[in-house]
Amino acid sequence: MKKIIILNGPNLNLLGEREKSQYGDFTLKDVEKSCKEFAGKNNLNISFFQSNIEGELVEKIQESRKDQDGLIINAGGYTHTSVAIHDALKILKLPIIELHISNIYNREEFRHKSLISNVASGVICGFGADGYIMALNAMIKYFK
Ligand code: CA2
Repeated sequence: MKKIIILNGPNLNLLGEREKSQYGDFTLKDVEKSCKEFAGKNNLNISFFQSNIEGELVEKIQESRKDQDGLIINAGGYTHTSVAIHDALKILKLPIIELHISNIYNREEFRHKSLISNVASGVICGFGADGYIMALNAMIKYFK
């Protein structure tokens, strides 16, 4: 059974509470539930982690070297700023999918630059919560 970790960065714990027009009205718990349902039906072992702290995300990325087969990351605002997350991802020899709920390219210019895209196998953005399931599907295809 393939193991996939889904990482979520700062402020994503507030999904469903505010900025619903931008991010939708689902919560991160809803996303986790639908990912776990999908995983159950598709023979995947997934873990789900959110942190507002850059170093905690870096540590999870480092740990995933040992026992994960794939990594999906919505790094939130750190996408656009974090050299530390970029460096940690670059070390991995796993498929990495960068994910965003919103289309970062039709938003403010500072969101157009990602420090993650050039160390990711692929990028999914703009499809709301469905993006998480799309990313899991992409991982399954990647493993075949
Ligand atoms: O679209 C995405 O998934 C983002 O990664 C979300 C980040 C944003 O900084 C990226 O540019 C794009 C922000 C997540 C903040 O989520 C909130 C949710 C509810 C209320 C406030 C913030």
